[in-house]
Amino acid sequence: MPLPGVLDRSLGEFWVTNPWDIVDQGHNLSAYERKRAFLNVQGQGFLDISYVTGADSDGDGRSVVAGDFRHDGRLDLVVRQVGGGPVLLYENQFPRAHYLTVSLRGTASNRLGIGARLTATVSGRELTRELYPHNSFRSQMPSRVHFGLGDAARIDRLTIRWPSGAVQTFDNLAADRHVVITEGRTGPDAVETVTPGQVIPP
Ligand SMILES: [Ca+2]
Repeated sequence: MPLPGVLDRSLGEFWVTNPWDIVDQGHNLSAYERKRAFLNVQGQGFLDISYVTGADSDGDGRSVVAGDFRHDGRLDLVVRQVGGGPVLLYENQFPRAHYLTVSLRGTASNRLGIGARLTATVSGRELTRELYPHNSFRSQMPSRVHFGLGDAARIDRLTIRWPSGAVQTFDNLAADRHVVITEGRTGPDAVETVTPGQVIPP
């Protein structure tokens, strides 16, 4: 492949014939900009926690995925980089709090319930999440919905609006677990608890 004319190194231009050589040759597509992580401090805006969390890497990050990789109720982050840079795993070590993780099994809707909207009523507040796992550049989140519940050990009501238009509600759900809910199923077995580490068929 021919060289692209005259490079202007004052602008940070460079050329490699193999993109996997970008890092080895000391180049960086984003001019070593540091990543940023922001903590949502309820009612007080966002706090820049990039440095204290170690998230302020200057690698060429391209995609980030949030998932609970240790099944401890705290969402961790995986950052993928361009040019052969290392995959970065940031383990969430914030103090533990209550949570509920939900997987969906559509029947009239698509199998994973993609596009469902879930609303949890917790201590008078409503938390709404949409199951939209492909909402990220060159990456995909786990097909699960995560609710961080703080001090609340129960969800007073969980409402699921399926892509088919069906609506289901569940009252008084215990927190700190991963459950699977099947569209249209009612009764005591409607909410199936998943054992940590258990493989859930897609
Ligand atoms: Ca975790």
